[in-house]
Amino acid sequence: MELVETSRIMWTPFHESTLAAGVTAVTVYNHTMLPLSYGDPEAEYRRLTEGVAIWDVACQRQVQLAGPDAGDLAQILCTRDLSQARVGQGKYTAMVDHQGRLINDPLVLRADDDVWWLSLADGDMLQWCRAIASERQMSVEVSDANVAPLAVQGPLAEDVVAALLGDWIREIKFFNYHRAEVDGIPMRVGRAGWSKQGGFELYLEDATRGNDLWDLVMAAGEPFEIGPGGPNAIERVQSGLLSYRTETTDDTDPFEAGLGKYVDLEASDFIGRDALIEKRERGLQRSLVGVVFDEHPGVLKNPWPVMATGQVVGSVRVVVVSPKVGRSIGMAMIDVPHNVPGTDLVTSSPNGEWSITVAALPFV
Ligand code: THG
Repeated sequence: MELVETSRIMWTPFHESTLAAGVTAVTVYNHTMLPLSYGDPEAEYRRLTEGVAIWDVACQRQVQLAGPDAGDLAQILCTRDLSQARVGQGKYTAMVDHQGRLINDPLVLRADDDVWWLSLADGDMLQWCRAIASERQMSVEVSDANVAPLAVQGPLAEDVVAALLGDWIREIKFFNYHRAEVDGIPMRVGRAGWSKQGGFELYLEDATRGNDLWDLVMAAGEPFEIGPGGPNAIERVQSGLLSYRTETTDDTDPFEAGLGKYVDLEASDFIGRDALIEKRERGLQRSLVGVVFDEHPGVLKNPWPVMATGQVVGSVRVVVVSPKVGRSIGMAMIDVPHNVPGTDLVTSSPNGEWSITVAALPFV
């Protein structure tokens, strides 16, 4: 089977570099290619957890809000209190609709006084942001900023980015982004990334220079044995990082998804706040939890139903073989009261039935 390439699927500014590096597996995220693997999953996991990896995550598109009302629009779109955000400061936030349903979980960045970037998870948020801005007659332009994140992840990432941009980057705080330039390539450099191994993101601001930036990072990383990789399912499940639309459906709320600490109900008003206050009062009906398998169940493509005494009480959303836990582990959305760590349940895949035990997230 072949994924037919058309203009509906965008290549990234790093596309030629990822092809030259031998990319073997991609998915599509925000209508954009997301390279996942270069054919050696063990080496890619080891690089991320013990060395340093370079990831083309330009699929994390930046929706830009620019103009006098940009800050107000960002605030009504996001569940976090953004009133104290300084220029260069990012925050992980939920976005919910009027009914309190989770519709994205971006990193929101105040890029300039009146410019905000929503670094989006997979979805279609440009139209949502434009619709809200127009309906509220706000003075703000909503566009795709055409900014392309390149991630450098792993315990040696700081050394690589310091070799590329200078030792000053060692002082950068988590989720803070600064302007930088190398060889005339404009970017923001921030300490962030979709792993818990530490690292940086280079937000490329000139899409014509993607392959140049890739080559410069590879050259800076050569002494540290940098190699290509992508968002790593094993690492992120061990770390309990949410993958929106993998673990969530179109009626998941942020509390169920484990994002309650990124919902500031007492902050200024945002879309869905009243609905979330009601949900909080009603209490959790289900939640995202870890699950540990007794045996290796094989590859999960679509969710597997979870049963307790013959009744469906949820679904397993992702499964990986975990080197740290020494078992197959996963994440599952499970109804109350079966979501308590230690609860034994059964899940059924196309290959059979599997015993699982509920575990707290993160695993590691
Ligand atoms: N970087 C950028 N954009 C992104 C992602 C990213 N957009 C899509 C996706 N990832 C958004 N989702 C997440 C999920 C988790 C985190 C970041 C983005 C994350 N979480 C930390 C944690 O859960 O421990 C810290 C969150 C906190 O406590 O503030 O980093 O990766 N540019």
